[in-house]
Amino acid sequence: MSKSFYVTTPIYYVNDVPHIGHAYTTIAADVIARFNRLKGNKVFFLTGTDEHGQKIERTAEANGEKPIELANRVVKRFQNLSDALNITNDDFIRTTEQRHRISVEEIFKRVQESGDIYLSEYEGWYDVREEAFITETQLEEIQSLPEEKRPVIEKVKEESYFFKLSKYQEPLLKYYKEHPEFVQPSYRLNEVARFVEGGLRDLSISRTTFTWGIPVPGNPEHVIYVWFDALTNYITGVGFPSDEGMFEQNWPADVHLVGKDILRFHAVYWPAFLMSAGIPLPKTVFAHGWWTVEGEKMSKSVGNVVDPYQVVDEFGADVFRYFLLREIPFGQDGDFSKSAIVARVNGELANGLGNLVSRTLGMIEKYFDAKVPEPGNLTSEDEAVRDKALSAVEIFEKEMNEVAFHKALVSLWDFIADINKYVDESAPWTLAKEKNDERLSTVLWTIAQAIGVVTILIYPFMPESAEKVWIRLGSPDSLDSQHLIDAKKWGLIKAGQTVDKGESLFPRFDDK
Ligand code: ME8
Repeated sequence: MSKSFYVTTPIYYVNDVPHIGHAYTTIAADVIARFNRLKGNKVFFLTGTDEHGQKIERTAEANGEKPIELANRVVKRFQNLSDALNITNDDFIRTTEQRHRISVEEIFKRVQESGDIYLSEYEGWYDVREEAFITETQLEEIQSLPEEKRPVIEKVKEESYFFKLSKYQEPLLKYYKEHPEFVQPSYRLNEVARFVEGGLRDLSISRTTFTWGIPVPGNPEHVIYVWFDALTNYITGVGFPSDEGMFEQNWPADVHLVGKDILRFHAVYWPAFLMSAGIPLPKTVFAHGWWTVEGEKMSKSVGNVVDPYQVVDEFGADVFRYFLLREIPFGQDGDFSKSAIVARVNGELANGLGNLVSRTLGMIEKYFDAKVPEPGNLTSEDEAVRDKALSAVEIFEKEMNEVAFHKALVSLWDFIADINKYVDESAPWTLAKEKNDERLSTVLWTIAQAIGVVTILIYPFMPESAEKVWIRLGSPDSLDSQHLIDAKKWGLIKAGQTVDKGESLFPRFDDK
């Protein structure tokens, strides 16, 4: 059997409830997963939670609960978010599960067997919020920041197991050169390579001053460093080490989707651990940009953290999904605001798409008793719509293959504008008045085909709305069973199908 397409999100810390940043990565991964299913690929999509480490232990302590109680409480918010956002993940991994402990112990042992782990002492600084050891250069950078912007760091001195990261400096650089697609967007690869060229020091991979983690095999005084633990989730989730069949079917991952904040862990540490353990490397780590809210960094102290559940309540999951991926080129930073959502809903969803669907289905109801008419001979104008549809599918596919969601949507909306223009120029209402039935049938049939194509293409982004339109077009098969290749078949919407105009798909916000 051919290998599945395997996509992952970061596993989120359970010290806090989800916000729109978490929703963003998960939605983007879902769009990638759905698009790949649309292409006919078998897909495995993993998300989950990162539940160990000093940060979780401290948050639990401050709340007067046990770390596992905190995790059990907060994990539900992440799991329920998948439902609220229509996420089609195949599994949800928690690092406190037994299967994960076995997997982390196994990879730790393999790295140890490669001679890459030694016991020594770590003396230096630690950033608990980032769960990261601070290098000399980073320390200098931190010290040069104005006081209010400096992260809280703590001095640590303890016995620690070290991973020989320095040994992997050259192999990593060689790997980046041979596999430039490993880190995307490409400008991020340059940043990573520059960091590695700057010199890699061995990495402390165990702690002794707290206990909330997976004990080092053979030395339970130490718990394994939370990033070593967390990164391993990507292989645990596909059956490592016990289910070889599942592992072969899915690993290596096709894309680890991450925010730019954690690229270094994924593009430097993770491949080094895997090289050491003799496990193949993921194909791509894609780092996306950062959302601010109304121009400001999201933070609890500012009190501007946006709750994704609230956005879904107010706008619906589809609008939220569309907005996040249309608003900014994937990879770059962007700003979240309700006024920006409203502008996109009114301009692109209500006016562009919603209006096209409702006026077309309304005319089929009115002039043809709600049955898609039989077409007559196609004129060059009708053929031009067909040709544009085919090229719209091709451009969409190309942009999506490059994870350029924003460009894929822009080009799709250009096609929607072309269809709207064709409707206006063909003026079916005039053809109806003139009783030109043959021309009227052909025009409405053509528009119905074009809407069918659009429906298949918006499906990864707006699954609920796409499903609704598909049903309103009277299609007998479910949208789930359609493939991208079907979108290239002109004539997908059959004459005689019964349409239903229904309620407005995307109500304008000033109308609500
Ligand atoms: O880092 N804009 O978990 P985390 C865009 N447990 N994306 C954002 C964002 C924002 N403002 N804020 C968060 C961890 N994200 C580790 C990961 S993986 C083996 C372990 C997203 O809960 C983005 O994907 O801090 C970022 O990388 C992730 O949430 C960090 O989530």
